[in-house]
Amino acid sequence: MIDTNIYNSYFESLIQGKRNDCRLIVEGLIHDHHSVEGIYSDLFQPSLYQVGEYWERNLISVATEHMATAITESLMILMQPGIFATERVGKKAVIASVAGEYHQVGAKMVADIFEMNGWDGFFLGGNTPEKELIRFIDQNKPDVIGLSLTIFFNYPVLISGIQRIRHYFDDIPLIVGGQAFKWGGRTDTLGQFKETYYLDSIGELNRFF
Ligand code: B12
Repeated sequence: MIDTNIYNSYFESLIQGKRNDCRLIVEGLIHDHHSVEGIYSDLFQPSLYQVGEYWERNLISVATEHMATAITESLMILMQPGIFATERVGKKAVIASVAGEYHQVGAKMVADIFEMNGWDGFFLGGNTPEKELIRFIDQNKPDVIGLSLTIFFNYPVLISGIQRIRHYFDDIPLIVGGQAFKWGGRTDTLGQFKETYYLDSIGELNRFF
């Protein structure tokens, strides 16, 4: 776990746009052997959730929220030595946020965790058009496909994406995750699709390694 004082100091620096202070805190945690997964789950994720709450309560502007997200994405690069140090295992995962879904940080974390465990973690970013996703899967033949969904009203797009994937690729395991499932997205309907599972955190990815 990350010390509360460190978390608070990071969060304050984040919303004030003090990038270098954020960087020093993250480097300190890496130096103290905090894992990539720990920094993602206990620092980056909760601080962005808190940014969302502050934005919702009008305590910070949209501009500040964008800045905090950009800082977080830039700090994820500091994790690279830990992520790419692992011996390759010859497996591939394709991870994307569905069409219309612009939230991409969580999906990138998922791809990084695959990389960290020796897989090629192909990260396609936010708002990935269905047709392009299918083409990419066809070209790369992954062992796992991951789809991320944050905004609940994009749920039909997710379902249509899964249907299309299953039409072309019958049995590549498919994992889905993201906050939409905390806000009304139903995980039981996923059971109608073969080898399709909801995972609620990056910790649950361990079943693949
Ligand atoms: C940054 C941000 C944005 C940025 C995203 C930019 C980017 N580069 O990603 C931008 C500005 C684009 C944006 C836009 C919008 N946003 Co926004 N955004 C956020 C914010 C502040 C942070 C998102 C984030 O990165 N979280 C951190 C990541 C790490 O968490 P995560 O996504 O949950 O991922 C973790 C798990 O869920 C899981 N996971 C995620 N995906 C997957 C996939 C798989 C396969 C697996 C296994 C696991 C997994 O693993 C991750 C790590 O543990 C959130 C606040 C929040 N609560 O998250 C609001 C928030 C999500 N946004 C919100 C809203 C309303 C919007 C807009 C509708 C605003 C608007 N009116 O335009 C638009 C919608 C755009 C769209 N169509 O997608 C609301 C959603 C409320 C709701 N109930 O739906 C939130 C909660 C803010 C709030 N408090 O109201 N947003």
